[in-house]
Amino acid sequence: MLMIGPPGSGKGTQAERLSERLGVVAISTGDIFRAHVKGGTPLGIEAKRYMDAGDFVPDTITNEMVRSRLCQDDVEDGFLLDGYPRTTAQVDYLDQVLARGGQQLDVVLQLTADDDELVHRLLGRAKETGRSDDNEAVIRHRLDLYHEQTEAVVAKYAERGILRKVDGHGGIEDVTDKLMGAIESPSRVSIAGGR
Ligand code: B4P
Repeated sequence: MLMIGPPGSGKGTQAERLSERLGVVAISTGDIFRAHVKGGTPLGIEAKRYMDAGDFVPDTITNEMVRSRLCQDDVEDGFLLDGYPRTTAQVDYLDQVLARGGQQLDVVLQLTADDDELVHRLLGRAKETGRSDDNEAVIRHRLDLYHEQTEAVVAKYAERGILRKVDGHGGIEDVTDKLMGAIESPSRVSIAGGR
């Protein structure tokens, strides 16, 4: 499964909760990058420049990192990728990696929320965690990138008929229940992009 949504829509929050409920491993590219930054690895030093500016880390770096993570044993029974793919080039790369491993995506979950709500949430997180990419100018840039690049990713999965769109407004528990309902529901959303 994949979890796609704009920054602040609850991807990381919900991926952890779904991972517990479903017993599949959640893999967040943002978390992996932050662990590298914290550890001062060469990848972390490179990624930090992009993350602090709210830019995507280049596909070449991100793709290789995901490929190597998907080779580990704990993904054999399934996985939930959170925050990847964010570009259409990443979609193509993931298709190749999965095809090579004889795997395919079952469901792509799209979490939606209004931009004003997203900015409000991320500014709230900034006060708690001091994340270097959670200031208003960078948040707005991350939102622009989502609309410019990641909505095309959403459209690709909608065309394939595996997209399930879930409203990310409301309490955290309520959103988890809505996501579980979307995973279990046989109905699939087919839209031409959109938020
Ligand atoms: P991420 O770590 O994915 O950061 P994010 O988009 O802000 O989402 P996150 O999962 O952390 O936040 P959430 O919405 O759960 O990426 C960070 C950076 O890494 C990117 O900008 C980029 O530079 C790089 N990167 C990652 N993946 C990449 C890729 N594939 N390609 C290139 N670069 C990549 O939660 C936000 C806040 O909202 C939290 O405080 C939470 O508590 C709150 N919240 C959640 N649900 C709520 C609810 N229902 N109500 C109220 N508040 C809620």
